[in-house]
Amino acid sequence: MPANLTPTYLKAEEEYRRATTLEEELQCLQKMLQEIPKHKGTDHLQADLKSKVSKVKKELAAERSGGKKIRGFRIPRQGAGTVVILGGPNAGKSQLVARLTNAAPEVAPYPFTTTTPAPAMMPYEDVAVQLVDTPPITADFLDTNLYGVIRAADLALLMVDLGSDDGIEQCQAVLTRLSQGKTRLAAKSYLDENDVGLSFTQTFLVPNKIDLPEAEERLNLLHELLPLDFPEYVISAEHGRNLETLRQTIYRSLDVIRVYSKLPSAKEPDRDRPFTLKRGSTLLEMAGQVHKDFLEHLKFARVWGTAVHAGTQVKSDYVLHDKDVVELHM
Ligand SMILES: Nc1nc2c(ncn2[C@@H]2O[C@H](COP(=O)(O)OP(=O)(O)OP(=O)(O)O)[C@@H](O)[C@H]2O)c(=O)[nH]1
Ligand SMILES: [Mg+2]
Repeated sequence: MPANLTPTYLKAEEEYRRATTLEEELQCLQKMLQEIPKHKGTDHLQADLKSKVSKVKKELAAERSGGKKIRGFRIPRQGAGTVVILGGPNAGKSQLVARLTNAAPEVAPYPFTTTTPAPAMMPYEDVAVQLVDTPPITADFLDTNLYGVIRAADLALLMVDLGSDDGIEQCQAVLTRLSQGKTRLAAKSYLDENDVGLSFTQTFLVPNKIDLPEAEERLNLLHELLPLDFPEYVISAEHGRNLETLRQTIYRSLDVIRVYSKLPSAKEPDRDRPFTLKRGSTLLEMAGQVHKDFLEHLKFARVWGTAVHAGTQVKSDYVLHDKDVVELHM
């Protein structure tokens, strides 16, 4: 029987996948439990949710009494979205991060240079996207901190080393390692409907080092030996080939809009600090980002944008558009 999950449920589920604290997880799980259609087809899912809720509650209690973080490693979300860079050793993960951001991670011709996941901000026009550089995944090594990082990411880049004959096998090893756990890569992000723990993160395949001799042959071999349905972007991180296309595609895949806030007393909006929201977000969601108080006290807003006449008065359920200017009124 299909579960017929509601849009509100799916939204809570999406937030659950991206939660970075136990409190957030609990909130989302409770919302999911409240929203899930109650019928035979969802019995299993309901039970699953209930056991997750009690597990998170126990972890929270332990965390509060012990003062120690149970879920060790979390990277606070920042910017328009989070993209995790994955791959085998030497694939060029850190090189790519170095090229797309202002960070200077260590790049070196030997494996296991990067030892912990590290965030850095990638500028895109007037906003920024969080990239997370990671240690390599191999047949016998996977930093367990990575599971949480991958689940929380909006997008994963799976890098392939076209500079080595081992590149394809190393890429296969990453996929195999991840397929053994509950955090996996896929063409699209989603949580499994029958198993709350099983999550898939949207992934691009990024074969790197196309500048090197034999890289082209290795790329053909990759397509032959390891056909994947991920969108593919072939690059040279070192020589800067295709990087601007990749930057743009990353941003577009996040499917966010930018909104500028304006004070009623000001003539011009604050153009330096756009708010980014998932496409389809409402005025109330934006207002909540500006300040928590707006969630309760928002009366209306005036909007300047492509979809309405300048200064049109709108209510909290108004769906915002890219580059709207919003003037909030309490
Ligand atoms: N020719 C060429 N070399 C590259 C390219 N990208 C990275 N490299 C080289 O590949 C080596 C590994 O690069 P890193 O960025 O350190 O690789 P990594 O994936 O972060 O490696 P680990 O941290 O060990 O997992 C370095 O010597 C880089 O200079 C590229 O596009 N072309
Ligand atoms: Mg590295």
